[in-house]
Amino acid sequence: MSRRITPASRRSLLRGIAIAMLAAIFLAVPEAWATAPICENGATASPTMFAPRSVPAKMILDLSWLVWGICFGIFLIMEGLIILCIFKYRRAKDDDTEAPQIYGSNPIELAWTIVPTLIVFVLFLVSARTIFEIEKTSAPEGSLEITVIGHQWWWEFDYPEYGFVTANELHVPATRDGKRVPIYLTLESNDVIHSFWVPQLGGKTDVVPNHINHLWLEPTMTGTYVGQCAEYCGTQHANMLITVVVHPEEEFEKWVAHQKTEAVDDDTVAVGRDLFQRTACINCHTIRGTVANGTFAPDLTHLMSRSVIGSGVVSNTADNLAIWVYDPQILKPGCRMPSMKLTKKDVTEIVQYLLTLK
Ligand code: HEC
Ligand SMILES: [Cu+2]
Repeated sequence: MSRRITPASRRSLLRGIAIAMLAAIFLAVPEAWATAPICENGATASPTMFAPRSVPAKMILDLSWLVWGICFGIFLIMEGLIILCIFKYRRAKDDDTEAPQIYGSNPIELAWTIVPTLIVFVLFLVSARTIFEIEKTSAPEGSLEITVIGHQWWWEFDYPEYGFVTANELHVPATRDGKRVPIYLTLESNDVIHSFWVPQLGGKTDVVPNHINHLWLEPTMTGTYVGQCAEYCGTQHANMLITVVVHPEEEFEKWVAHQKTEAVDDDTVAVGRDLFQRTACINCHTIRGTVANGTFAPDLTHLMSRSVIGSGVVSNTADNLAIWVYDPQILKPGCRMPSMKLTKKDVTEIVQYLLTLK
């Protein structure tokens, strides 16, 4: 016995599909609305634009909701009309008459020309306003200016106001003299196009060689926020992570005071220090207060004040440093630091020295 598709069964199938589609939409929406889990200090476990902790990031999210809301409204109306037509104007059983064919209705055509034009115009205006507010071509009053330089595959952070350079972890204050402080970043690249993106703090902004872009952040809450290079820039692009630590004012001042000092000079690790200074390390790396003054690679003056190495590829521990100094290609294949072909003993000595660079 074969199962035949009757008009009745087809109708119930269609109805089923329509109900399933609507159910999917209504289930998916609250899911998307739910914000990511939030730690005590305002940071989320993963980079998300849905939990903004900075003035421009909040503006971007507000605009996104507005655009999304308008689009969802249009979707509901259109989908509703389609579903209504499917059910209400179905061909009746045994009815072979052709439906009336109507051409050209001025009111209808005017409506579907003018209404979308107005919607597009509104979207244009609100987007333009937000872009205008977010893009600042000069540093806002009282801002802290930092230069961000993208390298294959790590980030350099220069603090011209304080005269030191650090890498991969951007530290900023939440307030200055008790007032919120705009952070004004100048973005430059040393090689190819990168993109600086910390979703909780601000919009994605390209970092372009021979060109300067600016990015304004204004953190509203202390915490540690994560981000990532957002423009493919070569083999280790995926390991070009960004950490931004927004400190309470006093904590930031302590951090600055510490970063300003020259490297610790500890005679108990003189063997490692001398090895470092006799090896090509110094051509690429700077350690302030020593002969090492290379600018090609991360400044190591306060290496141990950072929690990660290799732009987040591994945490900054003695074991990882030993592997890194022995052969960085093991941890970050393709990275721009070659293995110096040191013996295990020399590696140990150098790592002992690096560990003192608090
Ligand atoms: C040819 C240049 C060059 C030389 C020589 C060199 N490095 Fe590096 N080094 C780099 C680069 C580039 C990075 C960043 C790699 C990355 O994250 O992609 C780096 C990263 C590091 C890091 C991790 C820093 C951080 O904050 O991520 C340490 C530690 C380090 N090098 C130690 C050494 C030591 C010790 C020597 C000598 C034995 C040495 N380097 C020699 C280029 C060099
Ligand atoms: Cu990249």
